[in-house]
Amino acid sequence: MTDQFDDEEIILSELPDDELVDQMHDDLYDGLAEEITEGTQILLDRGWSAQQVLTEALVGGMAVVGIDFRDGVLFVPEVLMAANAMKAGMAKLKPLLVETGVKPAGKMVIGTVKGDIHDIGKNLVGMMMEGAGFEVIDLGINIDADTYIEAIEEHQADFLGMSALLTTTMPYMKVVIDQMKEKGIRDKYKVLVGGAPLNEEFGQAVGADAYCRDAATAVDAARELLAATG
Ligand code: B1M
Repeated sequence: MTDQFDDEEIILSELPDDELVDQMHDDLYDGLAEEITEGTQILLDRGWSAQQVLTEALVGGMAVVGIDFRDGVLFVPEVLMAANAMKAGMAKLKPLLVETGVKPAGKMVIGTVKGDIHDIGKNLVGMMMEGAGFEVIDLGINIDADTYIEAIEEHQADFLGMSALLTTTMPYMKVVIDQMKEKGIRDKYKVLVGGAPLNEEFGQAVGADAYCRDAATAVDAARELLAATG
């Protein structure tokens, strides 16, 4: 999203909020991590909540990247740079999102399923869960059923969270849940699933306890499931 104003130096701190957010969308698109870090800090200094910066400036910008990636305007290297810029902004927000002094409300093991390396959404869910007082054990990306199952058993988790961003990897969630059933441990844990290509129907079809549209929904679902089980 470069244009004829490329040569002019833009002073982020001099832009009003709406223009700064637009500029951050452009900077995210261009993979400019330093500018994203700076813009994030400016919005926080202006009194924006971490949640608002995340949703409007970062996630909003990533949506544009996603559309142009789908349409073949952007390719993997550029999207990786955008993802790195997004992570730089998230690193600034993390301490604010996870600021909590309360005893863990519950424990979640989370990871992106086998064959899938997308981790931004998963990381966000982890941060929001921590921010809501849950303990989070993040297994990372490309996680197979054995690794998930070992981790929930070892950590005696309350929740298993699985993320998938590809239509080719989302069916693996059922493999994990079926393996939990085979081992007779399915009912010991609540399984939460999420990721852009999923929906409510898919969550039910694979036998998850909840499909989570976004990170905030994951927190709500975890709280509700805990309350329901006492
Ligand atoms: Co990829 N990619 N990608 N990619 N990528 C998508 C997913 C795609 C939709 C782009 C497109 O075509 N429009 C498309 C999938 C198409 C499909 O399956 N139908 C796609 C493709 C095709 C691919 C490759 C195959 C491309 C290639 O190599 N030719 C390849 C696959 C690699 C692999 O995994 N094996 C690939 C690679 C990559 C990069 C490495 C370049 C990079 C990932 C970097 C990283 O994550 N570290 C990347 C990115 C960045 C994207 C897009 C642009 C952005 C994803 C993202 O981070 N979104 C994405 C397009 C899109 O989704 N619009 C795309 C922001 C994030 C905050 O949202 O992850 O949805 P999201 O998470 C949300 C919710 O979904 C939910 O809460 C989160 C926060 O609100 N949620 C959960 C997510 N996980 C949850 C777990 C839970 C609960 C809620 O558990 C409890």
